This record gives sequence, C-alpha cells and structure tokens, in this order.
Amino acid sequence: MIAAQARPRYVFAMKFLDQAKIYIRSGDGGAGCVSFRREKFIEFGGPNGGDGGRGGDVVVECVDGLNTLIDYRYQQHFKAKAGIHGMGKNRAGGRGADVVLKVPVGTQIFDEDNETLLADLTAVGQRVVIAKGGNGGFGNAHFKTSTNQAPRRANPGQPGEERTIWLRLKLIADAGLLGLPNAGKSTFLAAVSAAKPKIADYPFTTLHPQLGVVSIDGREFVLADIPGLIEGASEGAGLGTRFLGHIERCRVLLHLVDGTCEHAGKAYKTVRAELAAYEHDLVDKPEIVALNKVDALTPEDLKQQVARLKRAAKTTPLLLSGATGKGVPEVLRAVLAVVDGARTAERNDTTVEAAGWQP
Ligand SMILES: Nc1nc2c(ncn2[C@@H]2O[C@H](COP(=O)(O)OP(=O)(O)OP(=O)(O)O)[C@@H](O)[C@H]2O)c(=O)[nH]1
Ligand SMILES: [Mg+2]
Repeated sequence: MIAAQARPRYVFAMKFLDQAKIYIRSGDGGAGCVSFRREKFIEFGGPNGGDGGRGGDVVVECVDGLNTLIDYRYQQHFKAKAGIHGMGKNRAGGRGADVVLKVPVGTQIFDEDNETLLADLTAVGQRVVIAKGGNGGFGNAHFKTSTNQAPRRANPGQPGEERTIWLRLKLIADAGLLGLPNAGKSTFLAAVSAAKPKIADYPFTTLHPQLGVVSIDGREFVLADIPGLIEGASEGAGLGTRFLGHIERCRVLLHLVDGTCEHAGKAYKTVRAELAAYEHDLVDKPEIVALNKVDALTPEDLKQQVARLKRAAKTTPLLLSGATGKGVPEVLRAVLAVVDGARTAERNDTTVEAAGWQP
C-alpha cells in the first residue's frame, strides 16, 4: 500500500501544477487637504488644500524568462504604496507606487475560492490590474463655490482593496530523471526540490510521475521523476513505458546509474535499449549521464564502475550521491546549462518565425 503523504501545496503529483496563494492589497488614496492661503498684503486668502494622490495598483505582469511560480513560495504578501496626502498651496499628493507581480506565460489567476478565473496570462507583456488603488480625496480647494468661499471640508482617500488570490501554472518538465528501479531517482528529486516522493529500497517505489521545482544559482527548472525502467519495459515489463510520455517534452534527460549495481555499463545500456524501443524520439534527446550513490562505493569500485559506464555511454559520467548531496550542485548546473540552451534556441526560433523568415 502506498501511504498518503503530505505534500507542500506547490507540488502536486500527477496534476503537474504549480500554484501559490497570495495576499494582495492596493494602496489607500491620500487624503485631501484643508488649507487657506494666508499671506501678508493679500486681502482675501482662499482655500488652497490640494487633492490626495491615488493609491498604487496591484498589477500582475506576464514576463519572459520565468517558468515557475517559485518566487511566490518565499513571498506571499504584496502591498502597493498609499497615495500621498494633498498639501497646502494647491499641491496635490503624488500617486502611490504600484506593486507588480511578475509571472510566467501560462499563469492563471483565480479568486480566493481557487475556482473563479480572474485572468489568463497567455502572452509576454500582458498586464492585469488585480486590485485598484483607492482614489485620493479632494482637498478643500475643490469645494469652493460662489456661496461657500471658505470650505473647511476635504475628502479622505478611499481605502485600497485587499484580497486573496491564487496563481496557477501548468508545469511542463524541463528535465526528466531516467534510470533502473532503485537508481535513486526519487531520492535525488527529494534532495533538490520541495517534492516529497516516496523512497524505498525496493523496485517500483515510484508508481506515478512526480514533478519538483529545482532552484540553482538563482535559476529554476522543473524536474520530473518517473518510475524505473527495466529490461522489456517497452513490451510491458514492470510498469511498461507509458509514463515516458511525461518526459517527451523535456529538454534533457538525467540518466542516473546506481553505482552499487553489479555493472554500471550494463545498467546504462538496458535503459537506453528501452528508450530506443519507445516509439517517440526520446533516445535522441540530450542526456546527462551520472553515476549515483558514490558515497557507498570503495575507491576501487568507483573507479571500475566509472570506467564501465564511460565505455557504455561514451562520455565521462558525473559523480554524485543524492543521499549525501555530494556532486549534486554540479549535476544540477549541467542540467540547467542544457535547459537554458534549449530555451534560448526556442526563443530565437520564435523570433525568426515572427519575423516571417524563410530559408
Ligand atoms: N547509499 C546511497 N543510497 C541511496 C542513494 N540514493 C538513493 N539511495 C537508496 O536507494 C534506494 C532506492 O532509492 P529511490 O530514490 O527510491 O530509487 P528510485 O530510482 O526512485 O526507485 P524506483 O522509484 O523504484 O524506480 C533507497 O533505499 C534509497 O535510500 C545514495 O546516493 N546513496
Ligand atoms: Mg522512485
């Protein structure tokens, strides 16, 4: 039986959803001012209280270069600035500064009930005002009439709006974990993200793909953990290869090979053979090869496994231990480099398309 696990709210197994509940408040309007002109030698001083400034709005803006809502994990309260109060000599108060929440393309904004859609941000540059700043109050100069030359009244500013909203984004994995059962894929995901996948020393612990948001060097990407592949998976052995669909759109595969297995080269080749048998072009995707669980290896075993894996993969594997964290940042940086490269290439492609470029 698989125990239900508490998961942080921004990582949902299967739903592949990144979401954040945030509290926003637009700025209060500044109050109008009551003031009279009082100067030497000027006989009739009139009212000269200026209007208060408008409070700042809370704006959500869709920007380039973000692909998760990870920032909203660290900050959930956003408040725009209040408008400045009006002043004497007919000086109006300044407008309060807006607060702008930057979100990736594909973010949806829901009301507090998490059901009512308020806005759908589908293009870079799109902006929506989600809470309007309060209007500033009129100063007493505004209330001067022919019958009331010296009004003593001014309006207070309107209060800002306070509300709770949800930001939601459908996640698409940038990187996919690959390996035999027990290779340590889930351990790795748990070590590098807030995801809490089930981890155990028997094969097929992971039955459903899981996603986590990984943050490294101030950047982020989405990593998918999928069930282990075994020999014959493409013919349905083990859990089969259905779930490979979840990593078809990944930009890079991180192939973890268990250093404590009998033969790291054979383990690698088994997985590659199943990938090759899978009809979609997964086998052509960029791959980072890494030998895992190096904490459990003697220097001699390590040397031997590295040599075997290097021969099989025709590349020098990265070395890591998901359990101790050794080598993990280096692996993440290698993944990020490929993800970044692919993102840039994609962006350039779209630009060329948009410009109507023809070969
Ligand atoms: N010594 C050591 N053990 C590890 C390391 N990473 C994972 N393990 C152990 O290896 C076993 C399998 O780990 P999992 O993370 O569940 O492996 P998995 O690849 O997700 O396995 P499946 O979901 O079954 O495909 C567990 O007992 C882990 O504690 C590591 O870096 N070093
Ligand atoms: Mg697992």
